[in-house]
Amino acid sequence: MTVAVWREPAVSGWGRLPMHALDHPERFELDGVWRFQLLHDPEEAVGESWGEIAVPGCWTMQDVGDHPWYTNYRMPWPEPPPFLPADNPTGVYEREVEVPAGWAGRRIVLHVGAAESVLLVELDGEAVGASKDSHLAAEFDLTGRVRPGERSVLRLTVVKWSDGSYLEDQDHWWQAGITRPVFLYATDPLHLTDVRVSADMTGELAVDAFVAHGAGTLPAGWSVTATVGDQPLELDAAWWADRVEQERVSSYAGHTRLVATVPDVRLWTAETPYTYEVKVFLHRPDGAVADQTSLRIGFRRVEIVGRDLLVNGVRVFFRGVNRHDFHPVTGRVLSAADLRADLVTMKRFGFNAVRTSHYPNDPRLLALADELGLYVIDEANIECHAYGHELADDPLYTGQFVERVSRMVRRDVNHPSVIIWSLGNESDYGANHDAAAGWVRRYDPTRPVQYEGAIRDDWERPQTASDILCPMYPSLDSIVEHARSGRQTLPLIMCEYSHAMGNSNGTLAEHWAAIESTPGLQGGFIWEFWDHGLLQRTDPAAGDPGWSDGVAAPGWRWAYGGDFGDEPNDGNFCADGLVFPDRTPKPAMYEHRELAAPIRLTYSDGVLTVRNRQHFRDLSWLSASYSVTGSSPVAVALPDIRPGGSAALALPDISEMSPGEAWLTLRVVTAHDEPWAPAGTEVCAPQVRLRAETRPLPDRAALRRPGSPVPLDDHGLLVHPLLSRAPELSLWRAPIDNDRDHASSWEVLAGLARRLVDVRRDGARAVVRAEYGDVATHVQEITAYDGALLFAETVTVRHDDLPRVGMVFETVAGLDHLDWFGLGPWECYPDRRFGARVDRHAAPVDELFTPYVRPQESGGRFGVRRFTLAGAAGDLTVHLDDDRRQVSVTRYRAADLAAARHHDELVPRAGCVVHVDAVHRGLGTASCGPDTLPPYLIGPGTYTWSWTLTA
Ligand code: IPT
Repeated sequence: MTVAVWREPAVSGWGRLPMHALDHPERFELDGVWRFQLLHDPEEAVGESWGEIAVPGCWTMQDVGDHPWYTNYRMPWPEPPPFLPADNPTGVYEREVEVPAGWAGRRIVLHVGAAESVLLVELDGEAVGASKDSHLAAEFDLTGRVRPGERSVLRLTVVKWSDGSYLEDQDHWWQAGITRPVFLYATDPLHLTDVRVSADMTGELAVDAFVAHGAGTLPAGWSVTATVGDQPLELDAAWWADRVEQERVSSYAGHTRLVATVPDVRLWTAETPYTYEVKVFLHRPDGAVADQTSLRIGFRRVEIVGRDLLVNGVRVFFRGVNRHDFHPVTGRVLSAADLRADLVTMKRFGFNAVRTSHYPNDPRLLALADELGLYVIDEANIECHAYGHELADDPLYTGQFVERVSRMVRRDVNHPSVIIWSLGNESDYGANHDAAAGWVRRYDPTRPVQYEGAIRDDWERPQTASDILCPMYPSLDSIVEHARSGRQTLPLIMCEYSHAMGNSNGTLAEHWAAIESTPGLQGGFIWEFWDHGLLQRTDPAAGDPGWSDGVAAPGWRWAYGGDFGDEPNDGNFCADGLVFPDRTPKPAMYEHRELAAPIRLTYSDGVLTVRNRQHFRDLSWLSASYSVTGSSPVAVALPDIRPGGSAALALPDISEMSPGEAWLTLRVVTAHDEPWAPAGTEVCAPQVRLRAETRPLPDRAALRRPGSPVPLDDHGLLVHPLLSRAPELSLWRAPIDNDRDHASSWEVLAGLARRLVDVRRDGARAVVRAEYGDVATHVQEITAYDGALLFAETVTVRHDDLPRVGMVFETVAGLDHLDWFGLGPWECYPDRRFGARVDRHAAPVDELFTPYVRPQESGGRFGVRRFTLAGAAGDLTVHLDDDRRQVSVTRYRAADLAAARHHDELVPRAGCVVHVDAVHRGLGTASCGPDTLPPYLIGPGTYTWSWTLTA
């Protein structure tokens, strides 16, 4: 009888070995090309005709007739559980296996790293077992079935849709296939089944070794030894006292505990990721080593005291990011280099924590987090978003809930980086969560458990299933108010905040100012690391797949929901990361880097102070140089400051320097090679203003001698040889993803019809009055000087909540280089500018634009005081009257951007489109979360500002 396990929620697998934390090195790799056929459903008979496929690999990324499908939280079909679609793509993978003759007498285990969503295993036509959970390995004992030196046929059948799919309703692409490595490994029949380590900040170490024998009965006289570094561990006498026979718990299962205290122990933290090697040896009665394993461990303690989560006794801030296993070409098959590059990027941009949203990530990630230093919230593969209410309490699913959580915990328990277990995401809350939490609390009392669904409706009461108050996208006010209410009982660490979709992450600085100054708040995890754009060919004649600086190669694009004909879909909601699909950091990453900086500068009353904002280390890993606006950098010795402390730094003498604004920038780099950055890598560049601008803006030096009358056309618009379009009022921006709720009410601003009211002239001065329906009136006073034009603008707008109030003009071709004084070098906006620096910056116009996956307003720079556009056509300079204006210079009109779905649809204009905004609305994060804060909103009223144009 065949059981259709893919539609049996009460069955999470069969024939599967328990999950463990060991790596067995004696392997026979099975990765490579396998025979493959894709069936319509798991009940279809396997045919005679085979193709080929790469293992590991998503078949959905390998052109076999089934494509990726993106939905956020709705299931791809409307029917509720237990419905499964009749069209249920099922991949049959087959290959011959011939293990070395030398493996005779060994215990042989099949390891399948991950299969999405149900795995069925057969050897030589006989069923061996099955497994669910698309993101954990499954192992099957093949001893006695595979015969060393002889050929067997191994068949792995992977069913795409199952009852498990309802638990894997995460917000990312639905893929299918075998996504992590497959191999066989061999052990002695007498083998270690698991090793668990507990290593406390006191230096106390306990190693629990679990042992079994392939024959089922343990031989008498086996023993276990272990070392930490060079130091041997001893049998734990206290633990041993109540055991009957030495090292023999029963004839069936062995368990030994060894202990040591490491003197002068060096502790593991994300800042100081110090690890020790532990080796465990299992000996036969004659003392020979039957099995052994080696692992890297870290001594540290995680505990909750009051409402603080402490690492080694210190209340740390969690500067975290949510991460999916993602790759733009493979879907989610990752190399060791991919995984390292992800974490290296996080470290370089100041992140100290990662949440493995929303399933156990590739296991190699945790070893990297241990090594590089990142705190991990390890999350189980449970998200029944569409049917949370039903499944969280469904007894048929209890087993799957507990298994998904417990198997993750058993896999990852020895990693010092893992500091919190998460029961999953967005699955309402029910008894199945409490069952899983209960299992974890018994198995691993050393780490807190979190689950957002448990705290969602009640922030005050301690919860069975969550030790952390881990809300998603709360308003800043609400968390500050809670922390100050006197009713906070749990550490508050947001599991998701600051949604990075498109041009986003406004108000990060306000968030961190509040977190750092409010006891009870400890940070959170930005949503999310990746833009999940899949590389898709759009032109059959396109060259090799590729990308650079966030942009897909010509003839290719970053595909999002709907681009594969996937219906229904949730569009570009999957493009919501801090890095582009090729891992190029978006400008928001620089904002985060500066906010997370180990060093902060302040300047007041003539004293420059440096503060060490780290939790555990001094500044000796950093070196620095400073420069004052316009001067060359000078190396400076950083003072010896303990974590949390500060010291004065000698100030340069600026009295001799040229007048005008003077900013001191401390450029801080790694002093030595770090595992995540070579020596000399920029870590941060805090800035303070030493002297304000003394001359009024705009630069009136150019405005002494009156010029000839302003040339205007019949519409009262400026005629200028370097402008292809005269400066006109602009109240609209191409909607960013956060503007979704405004896009329709802003349409009236996009299509403003201008009516000239009148033009009055007075010598070199012209006053042009125009009306824009009942939305706005604009009075533009233009005064011509010798070589310069002064614009005094007065705009009265009658529209709530505007994206911008400013001027837009376009230049002729041949002005391709921008030089500016103001904030930069990267894109910044009024509510995302902490990481930008006031300086003189320069860049080719083509590099100013940010290629967000779905085109939208981008490329802006805040606080521009003046800029020059130059090139073969000449040069043109604009001065602004204030240090809070917003400027963008790109090749695209706002309407061009708004009309395009993908970056490759944009056709760059030959000239430049220049926006000079008196005010520009903040970015906020409203695509999923709070909007920008009130100071960054633009309301109705009268706006006056001035600027000059010199050419
Ligand atoms: C939240 C999800 O946990 C995450 O997976 C992602 O979908 C994110 O939002 C938005 O991109 S859930 C949301 C309903 C708050």
